[in-house]
Amino acid sequence: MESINRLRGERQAVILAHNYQPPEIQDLADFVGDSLGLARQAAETEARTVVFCGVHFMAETSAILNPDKVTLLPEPGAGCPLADTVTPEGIRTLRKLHPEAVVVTYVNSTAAVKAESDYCCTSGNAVQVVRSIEAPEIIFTPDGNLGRYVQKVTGRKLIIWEGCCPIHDGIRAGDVRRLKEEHPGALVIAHPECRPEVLELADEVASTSGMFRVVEESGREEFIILTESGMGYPLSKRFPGRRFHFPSTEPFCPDMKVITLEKVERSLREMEPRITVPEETRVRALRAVERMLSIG
Ligand code: CIZ
Repeated sequence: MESINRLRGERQAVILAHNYQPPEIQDLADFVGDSLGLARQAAETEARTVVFCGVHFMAETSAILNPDKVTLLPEPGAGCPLADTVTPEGIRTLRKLHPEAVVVTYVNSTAAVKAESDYCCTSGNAVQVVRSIEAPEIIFTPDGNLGRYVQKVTGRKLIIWEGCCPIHDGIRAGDVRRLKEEHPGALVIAHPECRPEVLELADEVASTSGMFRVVEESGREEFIILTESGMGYPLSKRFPGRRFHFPSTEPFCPDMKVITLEKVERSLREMEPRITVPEETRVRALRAVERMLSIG
């Protein structure tokens, strides 16, 4: 830890940790949050180096927003099965089938896929992004469950790419019903990457950042949280007196747990592995992100 702090200073580094990261990584970080929020926070600092403790697409998002900083991902093998479900070729093929369509891509995607898209969105603003679009057709990628949720809330018929996050998609309605029986006073907050029948059982649907807001504003003491179980740590840290229950299957993303203190130390020492995005791709991907940010 001491050597990480020394290197953090020497490299003028900011350390970012996603909400699903292990506790020791969150405790070390300068900022903890969701992927886009973290990339934007880094952009507001004078840091020259960003250490992104998360998965590959998140470090790419940071590189898109921070072209003048070195972006390090301490474990380059940290991937995302959801982001891997869609390719730039896949988007181009769909565009040929629907030439009038606008493409909205969830932030959980590679930089190359964002570059093929008209708008980026997060799980927190996907509904507003879709509502703001007037085009006759909208292609929504890559999360099918999020797409169906947005479709239901907005009433807009979407052309949905059928990818999913295996962790959220693996949360079962039966398990949630049992949890509700065990904790009848708990407020149920679900991530919109969960299946429709799971979202039906929730009181609130929210992104990871949105979950903090819901807990804060609810005034309740007990919650059933339907997302990756790493979220229990930042919630309990921020709201020490409240109780958070997760499905008994303990939804666990192995990619989110491969970053260790040793790997953070090594990446700062060696200034590797670096995540770079080719400039042409970066500029096009940034355009999709900025279009999203321009929506109220
Ligand atoms: O984009 C993120 O950070 C993810 C994976 C989810 C969320 O809701 O924050």
